[in-house]
Amino acid sequence: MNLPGLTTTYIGRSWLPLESVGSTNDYCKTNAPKLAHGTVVTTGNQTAGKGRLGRRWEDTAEKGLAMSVLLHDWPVEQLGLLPLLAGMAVCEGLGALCGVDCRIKWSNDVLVDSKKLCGILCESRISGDDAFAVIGIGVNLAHSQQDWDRLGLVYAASLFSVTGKKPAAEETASALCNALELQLELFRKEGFPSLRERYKQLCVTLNKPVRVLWQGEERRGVAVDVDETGALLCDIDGQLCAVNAGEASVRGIYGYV
Ligand code: BT5
Repeated sequence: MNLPGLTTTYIGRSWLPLESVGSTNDYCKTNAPKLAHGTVVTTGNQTAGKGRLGRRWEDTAEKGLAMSVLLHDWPVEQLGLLPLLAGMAVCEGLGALCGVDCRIKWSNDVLVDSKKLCGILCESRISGDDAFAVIGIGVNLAHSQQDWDRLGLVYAASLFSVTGKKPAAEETASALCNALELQLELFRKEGFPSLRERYKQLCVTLNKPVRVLWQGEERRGVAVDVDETGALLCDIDGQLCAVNAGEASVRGIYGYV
């Protein structure tokens, strides 16, 4: 089966649409050795969607798109950049699909008007021949305010609530594959420095007061830059600190005051 409107050479050329699955990321990881490079697994019924740090990604049957992209060749030393590249690709892809103006909360939440439209979870396994990366993307397509009330998600948005349009899951997956392949190929040719400025333009975290975990401690500071490795540079009490992983709560977003 083919995704409609696909312009890629490898991402999504092998497409597995599943009726229902616990987690598209877990499916990809379990079956990785059997799946081709660039395979895309999608479902509209993800029953145990995962976020980062053990959190849940909530899905409502047929109202969201859960998709995972398998990469067999992603360099280990560049795993940290994958969520940032994926976030940019989602902004470009959804913009091309329905004109929505997305932003990124470092490192990989995709927002519209400070509400979360999409979450990204990148995972990898590096052991011997079994080396791969999986980019998991959850996009809210058709949820209404009642859905968010029922799920208890105050700071969530869907493409429908933002644009009034309900793009089909296949079209959305295709737009994301096209944008992702362009992004990854640009990165391979030019590296992160040339993409970094674009990331910084999209990143709502910069120049804002933030709360971060740094060296195991919660600290408050101001996010001032994103470096060449994708780390968030924060001014904490006059010292420049690189936050590599975890979270940055941004004042003014998701109710952080
Ligand atoms: C993420 O985690 O945002 C990553 C989500 C990745 C989901 C995709 S779907 C395909 C693939 N397969 C998987 O199993 N996962 C990936 P994190 O930054 O930890 O954010 C999780 C938090 O976002 C939750 O604790 C909620 O507050 C919020 N949240 C959960 N579901 C949401 C939704 N549908 N829309 C907006 N926010 C949501």
